[in-house]
Amino acid sequence: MLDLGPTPLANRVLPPEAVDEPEPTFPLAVVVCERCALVQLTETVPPETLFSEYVYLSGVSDTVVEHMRTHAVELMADLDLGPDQLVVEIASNDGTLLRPFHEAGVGVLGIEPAANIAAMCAARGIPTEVAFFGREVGERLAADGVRADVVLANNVLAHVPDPVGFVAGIAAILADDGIARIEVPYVVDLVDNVEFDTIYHEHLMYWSLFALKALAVRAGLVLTDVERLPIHGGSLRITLAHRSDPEGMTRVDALLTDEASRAVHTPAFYAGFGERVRSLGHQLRTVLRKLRRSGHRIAAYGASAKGATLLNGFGIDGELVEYVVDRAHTKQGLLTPGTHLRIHAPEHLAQDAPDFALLLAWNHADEILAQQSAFRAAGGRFILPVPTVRIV
Ligand code: JHZ
Repeated sequence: MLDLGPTPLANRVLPPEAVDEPEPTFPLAVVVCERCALVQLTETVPPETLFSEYVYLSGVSDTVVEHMRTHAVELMADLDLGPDQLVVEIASNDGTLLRPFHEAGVGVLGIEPAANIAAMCAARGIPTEVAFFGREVGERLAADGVRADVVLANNVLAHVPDPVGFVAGIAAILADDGIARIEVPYVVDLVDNVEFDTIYHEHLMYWSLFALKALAVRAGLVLTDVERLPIHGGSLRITLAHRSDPEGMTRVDALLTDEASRAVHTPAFYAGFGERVRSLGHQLRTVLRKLRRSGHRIAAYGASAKGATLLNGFGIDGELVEYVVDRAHTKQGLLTPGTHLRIHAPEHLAQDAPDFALLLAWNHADEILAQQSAFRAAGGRFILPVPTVRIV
């Protein structure tokens, strides 16, 4: 489907003093299975390398915080959750999603592999176990008596090398009448909107509903509902349970029919994607070079993982873009992987006033454009890179 060549790890931001040290790269190629149409990377970087120490924080984006709060409020109301119920979140990150449950007195348990981030969660009073969740951890927790009324797993399924074991682990801890909600980037949105930059080593698989349904069956759970969400460039929120739910099945069937009509379950749907990515790269480099040639200064906003793919994949480096700004304190003062652009706090943008900012976190465009009103009022413009290059 796409071969981006040897690429550094998207979240491996590095300190300036490490700039001359060798930077590990790994092949970044995406293939489509001719039998089951699962889209996946050819190379699996060990999860321990990627996630034992992590820099991405959910709580940095107001949109993500609100998205998670709304979901929590909805679940608490729909399922009438209280102190006798337990919500388990897998990859609980900084505790942004569990927090509203915890504050309302609902029982919570976070499971997070990055020790540095689990500590932030624990500091908020949210019990958190440092572990990579999978079949074994699920079975161990179940043997210890853990029965979850709700299991939440946002943006983690795409990251696990053994998705069947992962969902089987969920089945092990899920109460008989419990539900699991999994959010995952939707491969149809990725293809439709040329979101090639959401491809990086952390994302081993790119899920369609067709593939998710097969996964649920193999792991012993039933796919009972689905919702399309705009978050992160387009995601699916699926519900899994031990038993089916006729109401939700109507939505599942409707989306499966929609996918079938577009042949999402065949390699044909993915043909031509690589060419569209190459053409976008050409378009973006041409715009940036023209701006530089006419003397304009360009910075970037968002030291996101997808930004690393975009810069490295399109060969956009310090010649074209001077630096990046980002709100995450875990990234500030460090350098972007591969391209080694310095990461500053967002305030730097309005102070330094470059002419343009390449928006590497285009999925948060509304939030960032609103927040950067001072930069924009002073004449600063944003370059949005996908699905087509636009200047606003
Ligand atoms: P953002 C991450 O991808 C990695 P990334 C991960 N593997 C995953 O699956 C997806 O998320 C879902 C910053 N920012 O969300 C914060 C501001 O500075 O596009 C982030 O560093 N100011 C878990 O990294 C970056 O931009 C702001 O106002 O591609 C955005 O990263 C906002 C809103 C964000 O995800």
